[in-house]
Amino acid sequence: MITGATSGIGEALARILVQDQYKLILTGRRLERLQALQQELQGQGAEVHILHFDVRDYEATRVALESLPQEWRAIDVLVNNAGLAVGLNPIQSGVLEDWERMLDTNVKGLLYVTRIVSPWMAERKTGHIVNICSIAGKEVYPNGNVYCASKHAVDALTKGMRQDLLPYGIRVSQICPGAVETEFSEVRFKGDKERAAGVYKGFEPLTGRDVAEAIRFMILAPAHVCINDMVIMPTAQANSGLFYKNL
Ligand code: NDP
Ligand code: 8X3
Repeated sequence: MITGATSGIGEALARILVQDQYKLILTGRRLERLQALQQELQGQGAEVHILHFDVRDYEATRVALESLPQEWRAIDVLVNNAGLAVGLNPIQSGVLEDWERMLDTNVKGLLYVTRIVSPWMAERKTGHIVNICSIAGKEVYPNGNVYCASKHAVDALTKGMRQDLLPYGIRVSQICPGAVETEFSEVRFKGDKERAAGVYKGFEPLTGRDVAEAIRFMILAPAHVCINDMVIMPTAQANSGLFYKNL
């Protein structure tokens, strides 16, 4: 099950896991995109179930997940990918609505989905949860304040989940990417495509597929191996603020 499979990393991951014969549960808010992806992957012979809900809404999340037919509830891998940054303001001029969108999606949404799916895994004494964190969960950069706080929370939650789910044989991993060219910056800059494109100018960023391949490596590790944490960056990026650019 991949949350946020309508674009970027989640969509790329769905495309590559199909080749490993996974049955996929794909979620997101944009129904048309989910339907188009489902149709495309089913055309390749995959079994794909789509669920259309906003992870910020606990009741909608619960109803959607509990609508899964019994056989689809045996979730082997949950990839908590749905997330976003909104705005890039210093703390003193931060926009409350942006803060709430980030905290509600990246922290509470991840918790809501995990709260519903992890008991199903615990009952079966097997499963793997992969949280998509960020280098923003390892470092803090100017004006990144609340987004970085949300991803630091993900870093803490990954560690907490790993401890709590240990007796159930459930693996918990996280991946922390640097700059990945997806719809991320367009969302952060509220539809300003030019400003978003500028983020990736002058160097070769990661693609959704690069990150998806690394997640695949985590998932396909032998059952006794848990990759707790992986930091993945473009070669041209050393930390959140240090790039080697040819502009
Ligand atoms: P995209 O914007 O391309 O994809 C984000 C996905 O999250 C979309 O499928 C979107 O679906 C889904 N999503 C967002 N909000 C909600 C919501 N409230 N309910 C349900 N689904 C939601 O960005 P990325 O692929 O880059 O982002 C994926 C993850 O990777 C995020 O957690 C992000 O923080 C993280 N990340 C990204 C990096 C980057 O540089 N791109 C670097 C490090 C981490 P829909 O809009 O249809 O609901
Ligand atoms: C997304 C990348 O640089 O905004 O997590 O932290 S960055």
